[in-house]
Amino acid sequence: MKTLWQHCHVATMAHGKYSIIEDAAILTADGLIEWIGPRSEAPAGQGVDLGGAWVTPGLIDCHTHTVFGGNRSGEFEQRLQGVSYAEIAAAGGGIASTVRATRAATEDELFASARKRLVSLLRDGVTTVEIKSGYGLDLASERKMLRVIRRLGDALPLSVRATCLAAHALPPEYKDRADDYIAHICDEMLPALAAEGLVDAVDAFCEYLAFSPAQVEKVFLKARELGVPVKLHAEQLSSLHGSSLAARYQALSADHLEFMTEDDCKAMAAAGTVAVLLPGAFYFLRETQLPPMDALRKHGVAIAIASDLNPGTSPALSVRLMLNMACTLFRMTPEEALAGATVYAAKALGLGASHGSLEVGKVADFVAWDIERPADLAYWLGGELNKRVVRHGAEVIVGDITCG
Ligand code: DI6
Ligand code: FE
Repeated sequence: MKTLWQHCHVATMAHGKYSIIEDAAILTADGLIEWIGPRSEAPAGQGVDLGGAWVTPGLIDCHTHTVFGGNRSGEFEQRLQGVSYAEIAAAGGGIASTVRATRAATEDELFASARKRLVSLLRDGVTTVEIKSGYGLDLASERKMLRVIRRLGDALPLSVRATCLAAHALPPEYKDRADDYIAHICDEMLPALAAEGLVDAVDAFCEYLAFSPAQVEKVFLKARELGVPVKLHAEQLSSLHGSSLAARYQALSADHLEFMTEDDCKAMAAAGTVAVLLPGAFYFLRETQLPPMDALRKHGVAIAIASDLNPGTSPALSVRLMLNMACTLFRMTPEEALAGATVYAAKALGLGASHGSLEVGKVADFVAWDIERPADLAYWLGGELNKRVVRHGAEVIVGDITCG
């Protein structure tokens, strides 16, 4: 069926700009955009009146850890009393505590809690989301997480990409044996999980309190052998040049990046690796080192914005709130921020050819917002905006999808 969505203005986000079409129409057919342009030139189709809404691509949250057991609001209270994230981690809390809770949870329990969080994102206008494993840290538990991630994609009207983050932290059974754990990831975990079709990308945490660049490189080599693209948590707390390493492996993205150097920016620009900035984690950890915005812009690195939704450093349930933080904290423009959660987020997931902007031939995932202008998406602090969500050319009745 062909549908002509009309009586709207569109910010197509083509080429990373608003690229506005006023008084526009979008013709969708078989889940794709068949035509888009001024309404006066539109071809025929069954019409839907969008009531003067502003249409944008569906939001894409390209970096989340949505699946986890337990929560860490107790640690949040501790941190507010002066205990640092690193101290909590050293005392067996932090990621390790979420690993314990995630290992103890059943697949159904993980599914149910993650589903609630995903519904929040969906209500916020998200149509594509990436979710990482990385709280299992053994083959059975990583598999459990990745299966939950696949199930979430089947159960909800969202496109879900699964990233294996087995190299997130050192599991307790490998204490003081990080190289052995990396070997286990490369020899056992990645081959098995990739063969089961559970892995769309491979990620690692390159940091002094996690894995060294040399260890990450082993994981990248194995991913390359398996034909799976890579991403990297890099330069979040210190400068190890993980982002340059990611660029050398043509990573889809390097993420966090507060401590990256100008040379890292050049390497990423040359490789086409997207810089995924995570203002929620910056805010929640009360960091002060800003990502090098001027150098990123100067060298033309594509910048994406994501929630980093996770229990320790960014319990963020709204991508729009992240757009606001990208503007207030990182001094991005609302236009750059929206490009970061659409067209460049798609690129960070390897979906640049099919998702992220409203252009002929791309997937018809879009949101019709009851707003005055596109900047409103970065302006309002959270809350729920009136909207209509269209996925694969069909309207998703968001209100009917409950958290329960
Ligand atoms: N960086 C982060 O901010 C999260 N993971 C990572 O590599 C933190 C995850 C957590 O604390 O549970
Ligand atoms: Fe993360």
